[in-house]
Amino acid sequence: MRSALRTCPICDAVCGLRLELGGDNRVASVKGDQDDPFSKGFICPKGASLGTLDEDPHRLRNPMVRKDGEWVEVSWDEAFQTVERGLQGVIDAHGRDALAVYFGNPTFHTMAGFMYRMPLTQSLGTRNVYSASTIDQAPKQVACGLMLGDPFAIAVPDLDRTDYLMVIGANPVESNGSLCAAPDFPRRLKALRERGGKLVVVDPRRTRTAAVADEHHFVRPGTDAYLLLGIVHTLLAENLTSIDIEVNGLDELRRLAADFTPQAAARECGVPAEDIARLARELAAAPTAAVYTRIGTCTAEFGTLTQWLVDTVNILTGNFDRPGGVMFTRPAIAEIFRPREPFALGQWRSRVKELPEAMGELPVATLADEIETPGQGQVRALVTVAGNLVLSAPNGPRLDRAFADLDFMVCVDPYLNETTKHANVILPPPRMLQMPHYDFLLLTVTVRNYARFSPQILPLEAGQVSEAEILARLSLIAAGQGADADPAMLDEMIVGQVLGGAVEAPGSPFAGRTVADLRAGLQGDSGPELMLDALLQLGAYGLSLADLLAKPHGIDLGPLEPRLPELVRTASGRVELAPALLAGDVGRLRERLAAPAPEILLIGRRQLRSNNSWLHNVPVLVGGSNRCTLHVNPGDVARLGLGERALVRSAAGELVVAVEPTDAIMPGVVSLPHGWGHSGDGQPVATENAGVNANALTDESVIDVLSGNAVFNGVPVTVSAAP
Ligand SMILES: Nc1nc2c(c(=O)[nH]1)N[C@H]1C(S)=C(S)[C@@H](COP(=O)(O)OP(=O)(O)OC[C@H]3O[C@@H](n4cnc5c(=O)[nH]c(N)nc54)[C@H](O)[C@@H]3O)O[C@H]1N2
Ligand SMILES: Nc1nc2c(c(=O)[nH]1)N[C@H]1C(S)=C(S)[C@@H](COP(=O)(O)OP(=O)(O)OC[C@H]3O[C@@H](n4cnc5c(=O)[nH]c(N)nc54)[C@H](O)[C@@H]3O)O[C@H]1N2
Ligand code: SF4
Ligand SMILES: [Mo]
Repeated sequence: MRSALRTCPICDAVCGLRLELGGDNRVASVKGDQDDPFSKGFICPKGASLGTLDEDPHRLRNPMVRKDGEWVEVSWDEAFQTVERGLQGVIDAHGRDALAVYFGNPTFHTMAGFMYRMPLTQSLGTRNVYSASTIDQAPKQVACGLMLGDPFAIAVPDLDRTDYLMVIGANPVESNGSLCAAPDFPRRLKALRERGGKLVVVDPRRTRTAAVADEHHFVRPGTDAYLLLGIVHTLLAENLTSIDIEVNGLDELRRLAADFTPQAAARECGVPAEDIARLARELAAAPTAAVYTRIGTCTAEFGTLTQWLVDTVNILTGNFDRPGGVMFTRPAIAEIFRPREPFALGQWRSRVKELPEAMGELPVATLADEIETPGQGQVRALVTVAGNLVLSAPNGPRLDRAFADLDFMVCVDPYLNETTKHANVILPPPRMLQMPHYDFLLLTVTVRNYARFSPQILPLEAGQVSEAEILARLSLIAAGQGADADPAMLDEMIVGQVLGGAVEAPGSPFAGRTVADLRAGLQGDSGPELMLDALLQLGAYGLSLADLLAKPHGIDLGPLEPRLPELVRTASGRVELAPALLAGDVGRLRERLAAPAPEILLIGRRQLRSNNSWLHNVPVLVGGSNRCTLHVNPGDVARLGLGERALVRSAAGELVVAVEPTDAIMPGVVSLPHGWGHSGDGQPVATENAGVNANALTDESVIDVLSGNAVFNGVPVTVSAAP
């Protein structure tokens, strides 16, 4: 037996794990790493099954090429040559905008996903760039971009020091948090209450997070912006504000919120007016307070407005960028992703629906339009890296049909699944234990400053190719360098650019040094490790890869400290409280005031033993309480005459699903988890526990207008007894 340490790569909580491996290199057990200063031994059932997940016999080991409808294992050389012919054929016939790329959720975790995303995007040279951002957090980023000038300046709740936490549309007891990396969220919430703090949850479901809260409010799906405007209105009308940062637009904000009295807000959102006013007063009176929101309000029709209002409340109550409020992490790596210029939306538009680009991407919700609609720039080839859009994107079944019609598709993915089955070539990355790990992105939103690197635990076997090499070679092929080009050359180029940027940056502590000199001081066994060492050495703490290797349990870099002034990138140099685009979108919200509410609204939910679409092939993670059922309030079950199964219909599609009556969901709302609806023989355990695809009901034609983000919550449906 030997032990190995490893950060869990599954969800956003970055838990430190300790694995025991037998002589055969099989994982005998996985436990929380007690010596990790951040996660302190915490582990969830997903992390505990990391070994089984990693050793899943259904993971692909070799590249696969589809020949005459049959899957054939081929050599890596043949696979890359097939990719070169496929992509080049489409470029020659239709130009580069006929290429599209999708970066899925796991690319936000992997080192290779971080390092090669820009190179691959740039060498594809297309406007059709898509990622999980626009089915997830794009509204948050657009709101931060408009208010602070930087879409990556995302404030996290100072969870361990706050006196009052308001959680809107997130269920961190099951999801373990997101855009707020905090291993063992449950313990941190318990500690908040033990030190006399208050936890308030706003959710159409009485979630596990609500169960440990002081107060829970049911809210009508999609109406959180009204609730928050009611709070803003109260703070302003009752002079409860204590703004202690430089802001613009307070008068305009006052004008925007003027008619959203608690009474007006209550009519829309269902939270009683006196509660809205009281919550505003409590937030203002608390010594420190933080309002936090996630998927429930991001993937909703007024997503960006809601994200803006959350931070507006944090600002008005004096809780922005101060201990106990919401704060900005100071990561160990140099923040090369931060823009030099103020954020701008819509640098280009999508071809079919003319939706604005945001953060260099177009909305996933319009990918099917771009594939199906003929004309110059029609998408004919698709590259996916770690995505399963048929299950994850709004109106997945439409994408299922659209993918079947592409001229060429290549997927970097360990599984043959509902999406990758359409590929011409599947390029499987090696096992997780065969990859080094550092959370470049998640460690920029931790609730304490912290860094931890996990070296590769198992070596690559003969004939295996690292995910870094796969993405490097794809980038080189897309750039026209051919299937045989040397990936190490690309790595040197990328690292050289990072170092060059540091040497040239005005005021840089590295000005005057040479790239060659800095490069000579780097260590690392792979491109991503070299990149990490470079970013650590250029980073705020002057750490190095060697420092992280010497502290394998992770390094605590202290509590969050105020740092707003160095982050603000707006033209005015101040935080904008009422940016024109957001002010304009309040008009769209106001128009909705008079609209009749649909009778039943569909929302999602996350389950502790699941993670989006890709853990369902692990036997211990499916079955039991982890089932794909429709939660319905018992009153609605009776009123609608539902039996064991219900027929659910939306504008996009319909499905039949098992009914689970529960008073944890409010009347008039039903909930279905996503990532289910499995089929095919690539993941037989998942297919045996198939469930239904919630995204057969979500409607890709309805988006959050400002960010283009998909709407998964507040989907109008009808529900009836299944025949
Ligand atoms: N209805 C509804 N839909 C939703 C949501 C919702 O709340 N409701 N949530 C949305 C959100 S927040 C997200 S993030 C998206 C996620 O949607 P996607 O970005 O599509 O991600 P997953 O569904 O997790 O699929 C991940 C894929 O990556 C593969 N994979 C796993 N590990 C690796 C790896 O190390 N390397 C590579 N190359 N591939 C890997 C898996 O096999 C799988 O095919 O779903 C969204 N869809
Ligand atoms: N166990 C597990 N953990 C995960 C994941 C997973 O799939 N499973 N996925 C990971 C990913 S990719 C992400 S992005 C994060 C997401 O992390 P969370 O945002 O915490 O995810 P959810 O559990 O979906 O919580 C969303 C909550 O919003 C509520 N809700 C729905 N509609 C509305 C609404 O209109 N208003 C309000 N106020 N609430 C609403 C839902 O009932 C639900 O409780 O989780 C990550 N962690
Ligand atoms: S909470 Fe997330 S990071 Fe922690 S063990 Fe579970 S899946 Fe892994
Ligand atoms: Mo996500």
